[in-house]
Amino acid sequence: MHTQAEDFRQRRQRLARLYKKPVLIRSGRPAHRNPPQTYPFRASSHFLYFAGWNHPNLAVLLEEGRATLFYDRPSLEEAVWDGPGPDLDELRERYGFDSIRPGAEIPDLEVLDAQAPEDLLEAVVQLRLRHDAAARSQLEQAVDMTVRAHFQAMRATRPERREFQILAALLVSVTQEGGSTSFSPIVTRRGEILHNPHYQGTLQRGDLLLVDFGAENREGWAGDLTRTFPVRTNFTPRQAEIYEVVLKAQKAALRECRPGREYREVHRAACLAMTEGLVQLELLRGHPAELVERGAHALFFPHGSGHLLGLDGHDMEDLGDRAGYAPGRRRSSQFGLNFLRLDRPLEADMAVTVEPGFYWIPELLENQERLAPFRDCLDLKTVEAYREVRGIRLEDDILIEASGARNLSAALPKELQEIEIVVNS
Ligand SMILES: [Mn+2]
Repeated sequence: MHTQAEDFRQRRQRLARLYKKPVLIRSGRPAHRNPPQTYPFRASSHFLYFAGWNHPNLAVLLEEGRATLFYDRPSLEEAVWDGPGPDLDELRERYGFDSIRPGAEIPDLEVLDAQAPEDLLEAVVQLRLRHDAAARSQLEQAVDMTVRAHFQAMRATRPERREFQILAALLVSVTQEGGSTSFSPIVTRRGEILHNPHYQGTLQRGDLLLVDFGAENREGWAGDLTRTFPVRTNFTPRQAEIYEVVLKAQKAALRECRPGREYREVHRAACLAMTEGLVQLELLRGHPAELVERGAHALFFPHGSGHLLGLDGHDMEDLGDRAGYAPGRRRSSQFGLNFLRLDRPLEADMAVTVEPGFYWIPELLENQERLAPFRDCLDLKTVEAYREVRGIRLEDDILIEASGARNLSAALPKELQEIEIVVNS
């Protein structure tokens, strides 16, 4: 019978084939807000990938495919507060550890982190980039959980409710399924603030609510989806026009998702379709391809189209750009393109997000210096007329497959009329 322990053993054996030396991986220490109080603990994703157990102050030694866990049983006093700890045989069986030793015996070895030897990091990136069958099934679970939470958020949205009440609906949904969040949720009527960390706003009819939320399932795998929808009414005409532009841009990007395709071409497709839409609506003037070349679209769409997805919402970004960027590639210096988190050819079994957006950001669109190079191609009067749109982003989670790509979040509505039906029901 196939067990979870076998999945971990296979990962360790694959690492041993790519990297011959012993590797030490730490689960991490809990962060304290004051001496007795800690923030919720979550083990490092590398530790979860190879060792599975979400528990603090552990180390695992991987050597020739074998795993030694270093773990101290709680003292009597610790057991009074935190419980007696798990049964060691159960641990061995569950995660496939070959032996379990006390923490005092942790060898003095190089630890897997961003400072580790490049050939070790390259091996880990190669493994974690392409998800094995167990990882794919975990990702599907996390995305399904995320989809259900988004439905709850759409249904909970009403005029006069506060943003934190919608956040509560999302949290209730994932908590009831034994999950949690894969990153700090964004729930805002001011979607133009890209990572708006506040939940204090009061929703009004005529607002759009932007929800960028990902569940983390029990094993630590992440979903990451964004929807933008009207507050229990229909889109205004201006909102609807821009929504359709963003939707077209997202679909154009999705069509590029397949093995062998460069992710920067996925991003370019989104930029081009977005620009075509903005030219049609007369916010921009000129030839769309040339406007994209010049970076004019970035006044409205200043971020990249997506990132890797796995055990983290931005998978492996703890290693800098080593995972997101193919060896030898560096970030562009052009505004907008410098925020592209992924620049490598897509391969089967990679998971990525696709999440273009349109934003009316005063810091960009009222900044004379920023606008200066684009005077000839901007219709500022028309741009002003779309200020009420604020921010619209659409994000799906995509698994690249041998013959194309599968949208893991296809069950969450994104067509304009479908959205209106859900929020008004
Ligand atoms: Mn995302």
